[in-house]
Amino acid sequence: MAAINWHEWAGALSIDGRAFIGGERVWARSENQFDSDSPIDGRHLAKVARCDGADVDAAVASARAAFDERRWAGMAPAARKRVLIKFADLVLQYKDELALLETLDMGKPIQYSRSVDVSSAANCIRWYGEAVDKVYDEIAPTADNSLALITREPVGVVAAIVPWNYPLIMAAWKIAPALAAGNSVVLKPSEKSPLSALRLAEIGLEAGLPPGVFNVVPGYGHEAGAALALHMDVDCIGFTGSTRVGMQIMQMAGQSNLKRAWTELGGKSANIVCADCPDLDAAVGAAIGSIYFNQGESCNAPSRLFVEASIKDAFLEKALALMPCYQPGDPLDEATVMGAIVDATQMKSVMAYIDAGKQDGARLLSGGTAVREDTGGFYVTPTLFDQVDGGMRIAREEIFGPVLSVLSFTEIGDAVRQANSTAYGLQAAVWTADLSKAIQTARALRAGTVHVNQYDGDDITVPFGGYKQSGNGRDKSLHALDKYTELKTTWIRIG
Ligand code: TXE
Repeated sequence: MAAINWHEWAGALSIDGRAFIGGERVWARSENQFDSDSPIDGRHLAKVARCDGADVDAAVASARAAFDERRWAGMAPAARKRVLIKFADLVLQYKDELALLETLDMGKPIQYSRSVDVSSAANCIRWYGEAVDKVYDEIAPTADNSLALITREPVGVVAAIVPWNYPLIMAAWKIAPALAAGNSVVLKPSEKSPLSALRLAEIGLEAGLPPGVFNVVPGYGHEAGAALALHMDVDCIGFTGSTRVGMQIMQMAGQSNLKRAWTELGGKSANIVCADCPDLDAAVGAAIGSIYFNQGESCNAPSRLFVEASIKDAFLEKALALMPCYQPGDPLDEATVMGAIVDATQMKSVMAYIDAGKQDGARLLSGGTAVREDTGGFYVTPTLFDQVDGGMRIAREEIFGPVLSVLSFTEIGDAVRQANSTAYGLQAAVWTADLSKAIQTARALRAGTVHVNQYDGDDITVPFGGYKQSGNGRDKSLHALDKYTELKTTWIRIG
């Protein structure tokens, strides 16, 4: 197959920025729009519908009608399964186009948009599609004179609000289990990366989702997002984003109709490498690869690295040797492994953290600079700070950029205490050849996921989510279905 000329294709691409409501492309009722510009080089990509409360009302009404008329929930599970599997097939069929939209819109390298983002989104939709006709309900062990059925029912209208770092994957993690459970969905993508979600909705319709079952309202958080979170006819909200906005979502859910609110929020994940680590090269590769993947814009990035003092020099020497592999390049070049930061605001925030690290006395070993400025895009070199103290801002706050903070420890208990001394609790890792130490440490770490001697464990079959201020509920796995279903008890008297 001939290699794709991504630049040429990008130049010729015609992008539709209209919302998707009731199975149709529509502009916002106010006719307001916002610009979608690429962080790769500042090029203008599209005018996008700036949806507000009126559009959210229309999308929710459309979702409600589809639900009440049982256009989707009323279909036989085997039929819904077929639609979702076709949806996944079509996502793969349009893989290159979706990957290009993702890269242009948020700046990640095209090779990962194809191999990770689009592929994972398709896999997620397929997996929940497969599950539709394989989940059984229960009968409770009650007395002989009655039958108590415990059944799952869709909650109704699900709102999904997602961030910009993995636009397609985040959308899939919400919509796939929600649709598999029989709900109607209104998705609000981030204003920083709305394009792939809009195309996804068209693909869903092509796959056979009845109109109104999957709607997309692009717009700002304080307008379209807040309107969804406050809506009296939304039954459930699934949110991924910052802890600050997650708190507002919970409040809005509480002050409106007590809609079920599920949040997947920020992180400051700790990666603990002990001196008896079984494979130092693997530990270094995982520490570096995981923090710089996606330009560091991952909620589960292991941004705090705790290395046992006796091996720290050796560790850092190997880490520095890897830095040249992660230099930012043209995201549309298939060889690039690090792309652009999502926008000017995020880049400014990342650079401010780098300045704070220097001012607080951390030792900058590598990176810390803005590059490729002549492109008109936003690029930061992979940054490595040593001699970081747990009290410094770069050790406490989520940076969401390619910045790694190295701390050291001499006693594992101290590393665990430091690892847990954050408001977050998304992920953590421990590297040791001692099985008991690994299990004791994994048990002591207050995080939704703990890796042992790896950092890349990732599969649609396992739950993903956080402790503490990293959120509640879980995405992925069959557990995600719990978020989008109500349990109904039906008592039947037996004569
Ligand atoms: O997230 P926001 P942003 C973290 C990360 C990043 C920071 C800011 O630290 O630097 O958050 O990113 C919508 N009512 N994460 O500003 O603001 C918004 O439009 C309803 C971690 O993008 O939380 C978008 O669709 N909705 C995270 C979504 O919420 C509102 C991934 C997320 O936006 C709203 C992204 C409101 N009042 C950022 N305000 C992760 N855990 O992966 C905003 N939104």
